[in-house]
Amino acid sequence: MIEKIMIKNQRAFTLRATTVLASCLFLASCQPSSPAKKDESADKKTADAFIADVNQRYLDIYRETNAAQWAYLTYINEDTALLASKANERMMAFDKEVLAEARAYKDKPMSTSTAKAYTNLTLGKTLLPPDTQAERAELAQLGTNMEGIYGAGKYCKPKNGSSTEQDCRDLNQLSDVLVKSRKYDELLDAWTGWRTVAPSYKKDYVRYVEIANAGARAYGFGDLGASWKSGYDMPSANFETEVERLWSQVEPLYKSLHCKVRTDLAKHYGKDKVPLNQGIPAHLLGNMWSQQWGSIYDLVTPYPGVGDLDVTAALVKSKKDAVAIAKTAENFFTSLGLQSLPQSFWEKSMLTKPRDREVVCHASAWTMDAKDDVRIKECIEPTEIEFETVHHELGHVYYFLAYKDQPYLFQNGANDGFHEAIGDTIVLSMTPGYLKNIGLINKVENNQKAVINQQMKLALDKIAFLPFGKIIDQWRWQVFSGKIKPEHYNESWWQLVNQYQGIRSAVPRSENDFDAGSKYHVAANVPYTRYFIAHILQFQFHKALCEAAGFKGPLHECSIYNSKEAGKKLQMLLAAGSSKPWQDVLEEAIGTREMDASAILDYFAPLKAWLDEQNKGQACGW
Ligand code: X8Z
Ligand code: ZN
Repeated sequence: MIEKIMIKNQRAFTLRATTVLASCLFLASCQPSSPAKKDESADKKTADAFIADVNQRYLDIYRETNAAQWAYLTYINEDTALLASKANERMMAFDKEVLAEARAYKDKPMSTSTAKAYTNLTLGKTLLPPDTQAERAELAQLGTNMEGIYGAGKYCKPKNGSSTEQDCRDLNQLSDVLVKSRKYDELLDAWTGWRTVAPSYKKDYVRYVEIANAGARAYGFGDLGASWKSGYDMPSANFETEVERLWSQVEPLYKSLHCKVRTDLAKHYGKDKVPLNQGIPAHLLGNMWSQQWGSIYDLVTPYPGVGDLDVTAALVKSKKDAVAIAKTAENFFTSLGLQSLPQSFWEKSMLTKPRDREVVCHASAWTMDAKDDVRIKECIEPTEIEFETVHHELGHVYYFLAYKDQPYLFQNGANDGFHEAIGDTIVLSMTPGYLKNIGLINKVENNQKAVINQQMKLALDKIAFLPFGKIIDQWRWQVFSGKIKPEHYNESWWQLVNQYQGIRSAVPRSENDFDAGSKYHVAANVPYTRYFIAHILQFQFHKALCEAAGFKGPLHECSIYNSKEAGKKLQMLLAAGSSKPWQDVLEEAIGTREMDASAILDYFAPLKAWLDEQNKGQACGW
């Protein structure tokens, strides 16, 4: 399981680290059992040579783990589960071997570059190998099992009038109801239906946390969350403060959006269903986890009929299939001067949901061999959501390709938020002007009302996401630290949802439910704060790339399509991988060392003014 993280679009994400040298990895409590022996070997080899050796040794096992994992997630069955689980177990054993050797070098002289690689090797890991083989095997099996159940999960009900036949729906079908239906009870049925799947692995998750924590403690971390937080080139406590700072910058905008959306939903569903002084019922926001609300744009359109941009309708009308949709996304990247995708990408990616087998549809991007064998796995449909997701995934792929000649330990995002932000940055350039340019729509309306409509549509995804992006790991950090106990998993989850998102469940929930576990990244142990950071960073990137493209004017009108200058800047940022602290990479690319929300706030300034006007006289909040 340890490498599962790097497998999904983030080969990088397992081996992250910070510039703070790996001190916490080697606390007194976890001194290696035979330091003398290790020191001896260290004396024979310099730290530089050790890191060079590790870079080579990872390549083989990395390819093997990916092969097993790819086979499993694109064809879930008991055989592929066994192979994936065994491969993950081997990867953990390998990690343990390398990390044990690494201890001998912690105080040895190193070049700056070796020190960064050492940091990447030892800090910010998504999973750390527990000491015993039995624990590693169990951890690998639990992880494989949970992800498989999630991928194949279905909500079944007796077929109309039948006592024997069942009507079963998977996550995509249930999500489709949340996107399209405007009937309160139908929505609630789909919402609660998906949540019948996760309770079956709650026990597994509890045990997973226990063993994963044992792994983290073997390397001097207090718990697994401490390991996750150590991967940001700053002390963990400072990283937590950074997240709080960014959240406090954007919180007022979120609250303004929340207020208006709640008012409009109350108009549609009635104040009895959507009371104006409480959180919004979670199943009414167009998304299974209420994380992005773009699908309910029709219910909250500021100026109906103005500048309508129905990208889904345009995609359906254009008759683009999955390959054509992916090619449209590739075309954006090549317009910037980036390379075409290798032929093998088209041969080996999974671009549609197979009809004959179970797969994990949750989209991901892969570099199978840390070279040219790059792929994505996505169940593409002609919808705006999937169209944007292909761009998101290709952002990962172009990152992989840009840093493929870096040593293995530098083949990662500058931090994990960078990796998640690249494709999204491109999506910000998919302005009405761009969509017209590529022939997807045929007219662009340019007036203040159209601007507000556009901004509302984007804010429903980008601003609504922010508290969600924050709370998943706030919940997990406390689960890992033991502050949240299994008997309070659900209660504490809903407490966070209510506090930050201003959202509540319309039906009672209990500890028999496992609602945090209904989210892919919890079942699959993928850290989530990366997406919160990415939502801030992508606006900083957009601004800098627009400047590079010579664009003058409001940022929501900027598209970097066809700009080779923007492409050059982007390529430079990507090619650095994780060879330097992210602050250095950011500074070289966009001239600042800080993640900062002023770019996203500036971008949405017109909408914020409009929202505040609309909300006048309303009692906002919950
Ligand atoms: O998981 C993803 C990507 C793959 S890295 C599809 N995203 C998050 C999610 O779906 O919850 C992208 C946005 C947030
Ligand atoms: Zn991603």
